[in-house]
Amino acid sequence: MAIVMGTAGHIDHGKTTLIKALTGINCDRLVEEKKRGITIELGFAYLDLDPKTRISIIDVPGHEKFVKNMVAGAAGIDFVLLVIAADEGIMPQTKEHLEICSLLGIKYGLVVLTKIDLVDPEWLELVQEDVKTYLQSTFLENAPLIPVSAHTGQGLEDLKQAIATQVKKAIKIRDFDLFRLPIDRVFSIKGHGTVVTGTTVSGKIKTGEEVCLYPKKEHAKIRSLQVHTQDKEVAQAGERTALNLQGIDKDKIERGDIVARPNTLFPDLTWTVRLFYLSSAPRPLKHRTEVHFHHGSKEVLARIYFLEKDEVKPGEQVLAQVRFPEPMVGVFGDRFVIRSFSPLRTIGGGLILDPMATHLKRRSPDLSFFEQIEKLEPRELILNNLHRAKTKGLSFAELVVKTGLKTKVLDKELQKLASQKKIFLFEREEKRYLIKEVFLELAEDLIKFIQKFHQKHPLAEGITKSELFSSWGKEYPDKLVETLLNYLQQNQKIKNIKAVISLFSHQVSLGQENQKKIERLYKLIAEAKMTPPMIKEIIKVTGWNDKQVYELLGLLVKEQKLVQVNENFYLSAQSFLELKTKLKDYFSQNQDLTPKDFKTLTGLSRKYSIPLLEFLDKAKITMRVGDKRVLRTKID
Ligand SMILES: Nc1nc2c(ncn2[C@@H]2O[C@H](COP(=O)(O)OP(=O)(O)OP(=O)(O)O)[C@@H](O)[C@H]2O)c(=O)[nH]1
Ligand SMILES: [Mg+2]
Repeated sequence: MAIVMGTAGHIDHGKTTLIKALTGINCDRLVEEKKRGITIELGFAYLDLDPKTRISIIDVPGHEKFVKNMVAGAAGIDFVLLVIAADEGIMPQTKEHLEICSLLGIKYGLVVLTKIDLVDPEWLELVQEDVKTYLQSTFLENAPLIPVSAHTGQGLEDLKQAIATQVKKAIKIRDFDLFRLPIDRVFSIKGHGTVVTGTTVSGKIKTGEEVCLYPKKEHAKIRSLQVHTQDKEVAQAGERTALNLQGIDKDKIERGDIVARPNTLFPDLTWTVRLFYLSSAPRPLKHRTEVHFHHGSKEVLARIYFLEKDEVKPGEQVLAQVRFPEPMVGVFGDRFVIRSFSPLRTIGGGLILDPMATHLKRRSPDLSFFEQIEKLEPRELILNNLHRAKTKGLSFAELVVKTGLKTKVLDKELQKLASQKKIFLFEREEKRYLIKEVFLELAEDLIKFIQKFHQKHPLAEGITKSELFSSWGKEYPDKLVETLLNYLQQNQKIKNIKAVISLFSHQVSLGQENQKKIERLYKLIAEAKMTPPMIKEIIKVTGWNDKQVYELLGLLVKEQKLVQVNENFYLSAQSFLELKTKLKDYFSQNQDLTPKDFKTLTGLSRKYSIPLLEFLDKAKITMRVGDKRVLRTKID
């Protein structure tokens, strides 16, 4: 069983001394801490309640200057030990730490009144009353209140009992299984290399596994790992974990980075969040305010954009977007804390609703989704996310961070939805899904595209697959286009014959009228042999418009009944063949051909002979050398 308990409370109220009295471990390790008698950095200890239950303890500093370290420590805890010195009672950081714990979503805790050896019983009673009043309507409202003295040992046994009870309550909540370890310390050990430590907040990891450090996405391998300074094979949620990393330099890592498996987290510059603005905040919070933003063990500057109003009053909540100067990695449901610049104090916090957000406008229809997102069942949550993802769809890993669902639940829901045809799997490797509505819209659009193609090319069997991918399909992933084609084929909407795609019912047909026209056109050209009418004359004779004439000529060229000499001049394939035969005879006896020779050979005027000679060059039958032509390829 793994569980993390954290201290909280005002400076000098006896947190570190209490942990030492409980565990024998002095959490103040730094020289400066020992010299000044205060805690600066996070301290770590553990307590064995019984042979099976070791609880991790994070001791935090109370000094107002180090609240940011406190937040980093509190981000990983399951329950809190709020320490209040009996002689001083509630002080500013008692309040601030309590607010932070509540913003971080911590639900369990104990209140410890320390230093009772310094006060008389009447005073103790007064302080107790005071504390109880203050805790009303906080998450510690009904928490046990335990008087102790770390110096005399009075009350310590009661405290251990109370902790044991608390552990049983708090233990159930970890079931999200995405492995994540926010780093709170980095150092290197001679002969071992880089070591990172933190609290594994969810999931588990084994030695030998490959991991990734986010948001920079640096890869490394776990050489060995320790849980509470003991070598282990596996580290899991709720355990203080040290990873010895292979293949990465210490300088590339900093507090706040997150260790997870490759391709499981998605760094982003914008999150959509629900923000709670503390009632103790001194003044309203304005749209676009810059704040210190704390998530996990990370602290970064960020700007808050409200999605519903321009100003939030103390005690109010609001939908907002947070924009970061550097990519951040979050998961749906993660908590965060914000602190103002001056005075430097905690003013609010909240939870992530979308860790991979697009910029939202105030009137965006997505807002109504975010209004109710926290109440949605897994199925609705998945569908809604897929709906917003539109034609991009979402992969399984993206869905994990966008829904905060554990993999088993997500997998089951996805399979159910896919079998009900509410969603479509279009990429197997990443398990990428698209919602039905979007999928069907795309399918319809594709059908329309093929329809248009048929109209434009009535003589063609269909569009080649490669042409389709590079035209309609170029905006979508190939696998999606492939899935759509398969779907349409299975549903007998299209057919695919030798990689030529056509509508299922499509048959090449010109229609009677066009057929007649095309026959007349062909006759007109073919019967004139080597001196066919030019386009202008055709238009004049037939009375058809030029577009139509060109279309019909194009069809005849495609059918290889005509040859296009230039944009005005079409020759029947038969006449062209005869010309080639003449040339073949000619070149069997002559080396070269002048325009005059050509005129003699064919009896054609310049109007026909010049374009024909140019065409012969273009078709690479002849080649121009000075004023003459020589044979370029053998005529057959
Ligand atoms: N008399 C008495 N003194 C105590 C008790 N617990 C702590 N102290 C003293 O109070 C002082 C502060 O104790 P710490 O444990 O360092 O306080 P802290 O809350 O960890 O302080 P920060 O980490 O700096 O916020 C020390 O001098 C302790 O010896 C107690 O139960 N009785
Ligand atoms: Mg301390």
